[in-house]
Amino acid sequence: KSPKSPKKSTSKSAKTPKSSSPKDLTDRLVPGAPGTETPTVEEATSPRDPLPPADDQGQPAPVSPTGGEAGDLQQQSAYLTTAQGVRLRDTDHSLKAGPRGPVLLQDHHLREKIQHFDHERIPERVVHARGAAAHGTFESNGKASKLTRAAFLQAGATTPVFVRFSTVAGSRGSSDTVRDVRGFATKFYTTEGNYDLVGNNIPVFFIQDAIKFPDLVHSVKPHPAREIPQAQSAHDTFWDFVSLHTEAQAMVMWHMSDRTIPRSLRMIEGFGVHTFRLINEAGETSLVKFHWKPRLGVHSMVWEEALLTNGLDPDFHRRDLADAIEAGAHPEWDLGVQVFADTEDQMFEGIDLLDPTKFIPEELAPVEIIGTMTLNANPTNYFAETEQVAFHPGHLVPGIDVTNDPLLQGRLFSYLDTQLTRLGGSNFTQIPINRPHAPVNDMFRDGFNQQAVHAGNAPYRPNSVDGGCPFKAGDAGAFIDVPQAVEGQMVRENPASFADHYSQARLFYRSMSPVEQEHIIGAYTFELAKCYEDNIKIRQLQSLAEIDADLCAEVAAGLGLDAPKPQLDHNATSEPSTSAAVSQIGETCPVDGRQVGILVDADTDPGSITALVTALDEAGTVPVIVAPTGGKLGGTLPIQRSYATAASIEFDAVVVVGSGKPGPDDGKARDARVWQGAHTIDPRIETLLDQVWRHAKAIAVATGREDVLREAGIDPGAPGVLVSDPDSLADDLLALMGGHRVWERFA
Ligand code: HDD
Repeated sequence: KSPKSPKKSTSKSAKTPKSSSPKDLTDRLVPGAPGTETPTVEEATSPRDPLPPADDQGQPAPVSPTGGEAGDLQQQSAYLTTAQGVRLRDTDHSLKAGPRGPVLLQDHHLREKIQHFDHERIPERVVHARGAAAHGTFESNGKASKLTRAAFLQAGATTPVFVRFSTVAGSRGSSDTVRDVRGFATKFYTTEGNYDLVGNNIPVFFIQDAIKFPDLVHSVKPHPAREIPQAQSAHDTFWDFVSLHTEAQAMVMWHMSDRTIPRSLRMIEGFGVHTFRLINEAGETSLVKFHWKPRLGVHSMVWEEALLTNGLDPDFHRRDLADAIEAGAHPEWDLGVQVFADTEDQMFEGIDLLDPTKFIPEELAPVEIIGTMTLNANPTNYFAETEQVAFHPGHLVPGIDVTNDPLLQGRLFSYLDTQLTRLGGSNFTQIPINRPHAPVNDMFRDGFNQQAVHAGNAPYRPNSVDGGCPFKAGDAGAFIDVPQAVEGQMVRENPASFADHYSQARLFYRSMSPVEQEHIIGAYTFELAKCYEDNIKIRQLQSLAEIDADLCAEVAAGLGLDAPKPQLDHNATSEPSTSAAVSQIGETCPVDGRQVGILVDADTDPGSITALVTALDEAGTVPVIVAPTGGKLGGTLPIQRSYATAASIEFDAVVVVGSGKPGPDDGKARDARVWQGAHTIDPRIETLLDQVWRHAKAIAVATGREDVLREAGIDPGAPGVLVSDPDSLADDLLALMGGHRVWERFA
C-alpha cells in the first residue's frame, strides 16, 4: 500500500493542480458555448466535495421522436460532464492508488469514456460505404401536379432535403475519384412524411433482378483471400461476372465512360433508374423516370487526373462539395420526369419500362422539369448525419408508388433490413437525421435505442382505452395502394423483353463524341489488362464484338488478343439510333467554384495580377496563388500554395505569370533529386504544366513568359492556350473554362 492514504493523496493533488491549473480549466471551456459568458474559474475540488449545481444546470429538454431539432442532443452545458450529466473536474488522469499506483475499477468516468470509445464504429454500408452529404431545399414548380398528388410536388411547395452522394464499391476510407458509379440519394422531408429518391448517376443498372445483387457486389468487392483490390472494378472477379451476366453490358459501357470519374459531385446527373408510378388527385396513374440535372453541367476528369487525385487528395470530391457550399456557390439540380402512359404492357417504343438495364433516350421522351433543388448547408457532424442517414426506396409518400421492376421489388426488402445491422435496431427512424418532419403516430413500441417516451396504454387498433387514438386517415392525405390486377404462374424467369443485352450498350457508345469514345476504349483496355485470366478477357471481348466491331478491335489490340466476330444476329434486335443527350461534350456551363492556379515567382509584383484575381473572383471562380514558397507575395498578397504543395489536379485552368524558377529560399528545403537533369524552370512546375496540358485544361501565359510553357513542352500557339497581358485575359480564360476542357487539343 502507498504510505499516503488515497484520500489525502487525491485531495492534495487537487489543491496543488500542476496539470489542471485554473487557466487550463478556462481554456477547456467551449468558446461561445452557452454558459461561457460567466467564465467561472472552478477551483479544483476533491471528488468527495462536488460543486453545488449551477443556475444553468437544468433538466435536459425532453427529446421528441418526431420533428425534433437536430440540436436536441447537442452539447447542453459549458462544463464537461459524464453521460449522466455529472460535471467533471478531470478527464486526463485515471483514478489511481497513488500517482504511480494501479488504476481503480471504481473510476466510472474512465470506464464510461473507454466503453463509449470502444463502440464508436458501426458497420459501414455493405455498398455505398463512402459518401458525402449536404442539406438543402427543394422547390417545386408545380408542373407535376397534373401527374401526382404528392404535396411536395405541388406549385410553390418548398421542402427540406438531405442528399448523400457515394461511391459504390470502396470502403469508407477509400478514395473519392476511383472509377465507380456514384450514388445520389435524396431524402425529402415532406409535410406528408419522408420520401427517398435513392438513385445513381447512371440511368441503368448492372442486373435485372435483385436476387443477383449479392453476386454482383461479391464480384466487384476485393478478392476474399487478400482483400485487394480496394474500390476497383479492374480485376478478374468483376469482369468474370459481367461477361457471364451479359445483361450487365449496357451498364458496363456507362461504367467505362467518363461518367464514373466525375470532376465534381456538383456536376453529376442523378437518375431514379426504375420506372415509378405517379397517382394524381383524380386517381389517374402514369409511369415516370426521375432525372436530376445539374445546373453546372455534367463534367468529368480524365483517367490520369483521377488516378493522381486518388493519391494527392483522396477527399477531393467531398472537399470540393463542402468548400463550394461554404463559399456560397450552392450547387443546384433541376428535377425532371420522363412521362409514359400506364399501359398494360408497360413498354415504350419497344423498350420495357420494367427492365432496369434500359433507359429511354431523351430524344424519345423529353425530360420535363418539375422543380429545383439547392444544396446550401454542410452537415454539422459527419457521423450523426451523413453516416446515420438511412435511405429506402420504400419510403414513399401519397402520389408516388413503385412498379413491378424486379430489381426495385428486391430493393424494397433490402434497405429496411440493412439498417437493422447498421444502425442497431428498428428505431433508426428516431435518429435526428432520419426523423420525418411530419407528425408520427405509428404504434411501434420499445426495441433497442427507443428514444420516445410514448404516452397512453393502447398501442393497438381499434381501441377504446386511448379514446380510439390513433385514427385511420381514410382519404385524408393517406397513402393509397393503387389497385393493380395481378395474376400469373409462379415462375423463376425473365420476360422475353429483357433478353436484348447489347443494343443500348451500342446506342450509348455510338452517341459518344470521338474523344469520349477514346476514353471508353482506354478504360476497357486498362480494366481488362488488369485481369489475370485470359478466358475472362476473351469472353468480354466477345460481348464487345456484339456491341461494336471497332470498339472490340481497339480493345483487343490493346490487350494483344484477337478481336472475335459477333455471334448474334443483331438484325433480330431493335436498333435504336443515337442519343445526343448522353454525351457530356459540347455544353457551355457556369464556372462557379472552379479553381484557377496563378503561378508567380518571388519577384512577381502583386499589382500585376490584381485585376486578374478580382475578375476571377467576381466570376465566382477561386484564384489560387502559387509561389515558390508560402507567405505573402510582395509582403501583401497571401500565397495559397507553394511549389511543393501545388498540384495540377486542383486547377481547372492555370495562368503563368512568373518565371517558373524557384525562389531564393526554396532550394534549401527541397529534395535534391528534383534538380537532377537540366531544367531551366522548377521541375515541379514543369510537371504541373505538363499535366494541365495533358488533362486538356485551359492555360494562359503572360506575354513574355512563353518560354516557361515551351520548357514544359507546350506550344504557346496550341488550342486552349492564351497569350496575353494578365490584366486582360480573364474573359477569354473564363470562356475556355465554360467549355470544361479543351478537347480539340487532341483532335
Ligand atoms: Fe442500393 C445503398 C442506389 C440496387 C441494396 N443503394 C444504396 C445507396 C444508393 C443506392 C445511392 C446509398 C444510400 C445512402 O447514401 O445511404 N441501389 C441503388 C440503385 C440501385 C440499387 C440506384 C439500382 C437501380 N441496392 C440495389 C439492389 C439492392 C441494393 C438491387 C439489394 C437487393 N443499396 C442496398 C443496400 C444499401 C444500398 C444494401 C447499403 C446501405 C444501405 O442500403 O442503406 O441495402
